[in-house]
Amino acid sequence: MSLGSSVFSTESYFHTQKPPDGLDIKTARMGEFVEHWRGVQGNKVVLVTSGGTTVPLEANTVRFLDNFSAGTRGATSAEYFLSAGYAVIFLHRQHSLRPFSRHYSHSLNPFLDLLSESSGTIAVSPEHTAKLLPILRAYHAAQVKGTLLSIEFQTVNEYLWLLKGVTGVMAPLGRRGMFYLAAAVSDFFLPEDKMAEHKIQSGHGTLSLEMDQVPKVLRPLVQEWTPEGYIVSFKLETEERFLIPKARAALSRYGHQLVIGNDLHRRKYEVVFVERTDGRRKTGVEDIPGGAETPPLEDANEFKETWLRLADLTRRTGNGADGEVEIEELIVNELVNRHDRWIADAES
Ligand code: 9Z3
Repeated sequence: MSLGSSVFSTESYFHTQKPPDGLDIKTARMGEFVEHWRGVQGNKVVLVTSGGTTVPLEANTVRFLDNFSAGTRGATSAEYFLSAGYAVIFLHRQHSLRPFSRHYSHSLNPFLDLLSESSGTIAVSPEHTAKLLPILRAYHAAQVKGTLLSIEFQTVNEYLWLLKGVTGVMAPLGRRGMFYLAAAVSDFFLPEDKMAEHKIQSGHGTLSLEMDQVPKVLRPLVQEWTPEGYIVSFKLETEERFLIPKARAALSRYGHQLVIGNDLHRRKYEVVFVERTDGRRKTGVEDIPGGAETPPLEDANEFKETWLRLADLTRRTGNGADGEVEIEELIVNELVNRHDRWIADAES
């Protein structure tokens, strides 16, 4: 496979790529949710994006490109945001992990293993009850209060349209809205006019694909769609030396408040917060076509880094097993403080 790239601006992307089926309905549901919570004095709303996006190779899709993300970060963080009192829009990849049920994912902890049977009656085995009870209570509380809205996407195109839609409906929240962009979004895609209509036939030797670059929607998101929201993006690398320079580059380029850097292999127990020393937003620098990954020439004193780490003994297995501290709890605690300061700054 050879990867070439051309650059779509966000504007040309939304001009040329069709909105997905159901976009209006999903956006309207998110809009109603936001309107409800906007009317509740002092309430904060967070958008959590979660899981990987697919890139279809055929319009009648048999094959697609995907990535590793299971949605653990997003699903886990959503639980901690709920317990911190936020109303949560959970925009997630279809079939990826979800808040609460993630503790009983079929691969790590199948729920049938929790159950015991006696004379036709099914019960949760006593040894599992202590762990299940707080999860069940938090799940029911979110249902009763209506604080969790889950909306699905699958392709990168669906994700981009939904992100644009939800950002629009969240704009009236002003500073009370937070954006926690943990989804692993593809950098490349096949535009409609280059995509095969039907299943690509084999028998012709190798397959070459030329993919276009997905536009960096963080720029309009920060600068146009939600000028006041508190915006947290994630930067994923597989080589630690790129983490901080790339995170700083993203902050300089887009001008939002915070980038959370994480290394693929250490992401479950170590992340780094990279932010401007004054905690402010700043106007992003002009986009350099194709230069989205170029490190900035900023003064290092403009930025500060804060590492969050779990101690060795509490490194988690990934399913919130008994007594495990989860790094998302530390992340969300830090974010709630920063978001509160962001809101208070406007009021003072
Ligand atoms: C992340 O970096 C997330 O923390 C992970 C979580 C995807 C690593 P899991 O779902 O993994 O818990 O298994 N998300 C953002 C990844 C991303 O696409 N970032 C872009 C980049 O690095 C910038 S928006 O260029």
